[in-house]
Amino acid sequence: PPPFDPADPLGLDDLLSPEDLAVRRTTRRWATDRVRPHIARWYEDGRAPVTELARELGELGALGMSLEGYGCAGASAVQYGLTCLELEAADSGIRSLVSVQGSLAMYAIHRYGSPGQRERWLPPMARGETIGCFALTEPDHGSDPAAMRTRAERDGGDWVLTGRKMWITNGSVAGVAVVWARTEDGVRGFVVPTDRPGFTAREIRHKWSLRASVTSELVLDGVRLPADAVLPGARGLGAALGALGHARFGIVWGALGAARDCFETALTYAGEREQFGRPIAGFQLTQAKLADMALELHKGLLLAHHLGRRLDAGRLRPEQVSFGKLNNVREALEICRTARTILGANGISLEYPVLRHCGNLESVLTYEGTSEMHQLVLGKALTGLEAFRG
Ligand code: TGC
Ligand code: FAD
Repeated sequence: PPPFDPADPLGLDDLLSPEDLAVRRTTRRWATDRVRPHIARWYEDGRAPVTELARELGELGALGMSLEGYGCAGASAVQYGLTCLELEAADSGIRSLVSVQGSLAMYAIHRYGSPGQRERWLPPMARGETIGCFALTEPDHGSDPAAMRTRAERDGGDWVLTGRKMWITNGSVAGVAVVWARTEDGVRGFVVPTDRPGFTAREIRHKWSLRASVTSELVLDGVRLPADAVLPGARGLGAALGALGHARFGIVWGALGAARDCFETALTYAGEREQFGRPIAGFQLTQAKLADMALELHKGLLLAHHLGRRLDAGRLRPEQVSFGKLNNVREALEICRTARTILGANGISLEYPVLRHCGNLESVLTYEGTSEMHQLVLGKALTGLEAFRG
């Protein structure tokens, strides 16, 4: 057998095609050149050049990359997953930008939109010239979006949208918002150009997580839209949850990028740092930590590959996505926290990526369905009993 490779102890690269490896290489190179040298400063400042990065990600083919047509790359689910992983190894905020643009806003327009909506919005979104956001969560309704209060009412041929949305990634840099609102026919999705009168977006400051990502509150104060602003194929909350399934799949991979970066940082550090006259990597307690981190990282990758193959084969169920998101984000956070201990005091410094990744993963654990929601989705699938509503 080939020699043991600490970067790939299970030989999982054997599962990748030459095209998969090329996608991974290209994304890793971009993230290394364009994100890593600046990310600590962006994080500390709480500002990243999101519009500029979006255009570069468009050139890279990373926006809506597994969608077909309209300038999208038509890549496989595994290639999309590898891209999320490489971006999140640099910072979860960059992967968030790509998730929301491609898997939420573009995916919703691609899957539920009219031909006119697709032609109008998808090409500039694939190029990163127009940024999209996806507005489901409200100040009083997060895990239970079915209780949303934002409403869309008919006025002659028009729609009029009123309500508030909270914690919306890309909100104040978006040119278009996919907004979910209650109508007399149930929840519907609307394509809202953000320059419409009555639409305002306010950036949420003072976050201690995802500081290199824009997060906003949206206010819709009687936003008037033409009849064709509604997504014709999106009827009921299931449409929003369908798009979420795709974005959650990206997180199954992405979270492992943050974990890999922390593992590699800890492994290198442990080899160089000496205490009691020897490298701390030589202590059994450090080795136990590194071994457990490697186990969970590569088991998580195996799971991500498996789910990717199922998605490519059209056989991935929402419960399986919950399985992956719950496990991989939880374990990634644990890996990053353990890496933090290996770095000692240096673990809390922005000179190293570790606590930045830990902070980011706290959001990743909560958004796209909290870990508790995914436990309850699995609980319902296993028992046949729904426990969301007591
Ligand atoms: P429930 O009655 O179970 O379902 C309503 C309808 O939806 C269908 N459905 C799904 N369809 C596709 N994929 C899924 N994962 C689906 N889950 C449910 C379901 O079949 C049903 O269809 P129909 O035709 O029978 O009506 O709905 P519920 O109200 O009981 O809620 C279930 C629950 C709690 C799991 C759901 O509400 C949920 O997932 N809550 C979490 C909310 C959430 O994830 N919000 C995310 C906001 S977006 C975001 O966080 C982006 S961050 C991005 C970034 O920066 O990277
Ligand atoms: P709550 O729903 O109030 O939950 C609070 C706690 O109660 C959680 O631990 C939860 O698991 C638990 N809980 C709730 N109900 C139950 C129950 N039935 N049983 C057991 N426990 C329960 N949303 C968007 O729509 N678009 C975005 O782009 C977006 N981006 C985000 C970016 C960031 C940085 C963050 C932090 C959030 C973002 N969100 C976005 C919002 C995110 O999806 C919500 O925060 C998430 O769905 C949880 O909602 P909540 O914060 O209101 O928590």
